[in-house]
Amino acid sequence: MIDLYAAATSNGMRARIALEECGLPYTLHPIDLAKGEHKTAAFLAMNPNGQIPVIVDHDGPGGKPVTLSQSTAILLYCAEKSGKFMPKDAATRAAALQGLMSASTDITPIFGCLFGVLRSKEPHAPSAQMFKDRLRGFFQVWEDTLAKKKCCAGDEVTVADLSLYAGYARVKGSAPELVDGLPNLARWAGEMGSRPAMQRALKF
Ligand SMILES: N[C@@H](CCC(=O)N[C@@H](CS)C(=O)NCC(=O)O)C(=O)O
Repeated sequence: MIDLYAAATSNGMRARIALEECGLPYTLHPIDLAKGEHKTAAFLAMNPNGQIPVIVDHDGPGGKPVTLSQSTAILLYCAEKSGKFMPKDAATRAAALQGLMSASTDITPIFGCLFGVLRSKEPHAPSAQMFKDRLRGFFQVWEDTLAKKKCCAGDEVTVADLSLYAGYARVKGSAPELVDGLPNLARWAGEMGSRPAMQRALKF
């Protein structure tokens, strides 16, 4: 059994999507960021950065417990543990890793920056616009990719799709203008969003 400590952010969603899609049994422990539940001594013992998500796999490698933070590390850990979502073909695997990093290290952090600016007491409009333009640019590239491919790295759903959907869902929910008007991205999102595991994962 795995314990998941998360909130309904794109990083939290990425970890929960990983567990649901990989079919790994887990217990969700919702973390209220507004109440600072991620800064308690017990939480900091799991992740000294004081950030969600965190998983504790009580049956990790060699039967020993593993505590893991970083949503993309959690996604890759779940993929490896379940043997799912990592293509066997080396070229497709490389494309999947590239897509994974686009979603996890470009889209999600820039969205975090945009959200931080918009929530600040005196939002700096040029900074907000810069982050919006960058996000739209990343989604436009995905639009072009998904015009040629069914999924992020080809015909099969990979870790790239799981990571990108976490970022997409969060942006669609709070700044839909950044993903609207991109028909191939919308087609892909419709397919990903209709997956039962995805629907379970996003219900926080
Ligand atoms: N790179 C980390 C980022 C984790 C992260 O930024 N978590 C945010 C929520 S999405 C958080 O816990 N923020 C609270 C804080 O930093 O105090 C990951 O992918 O998991």
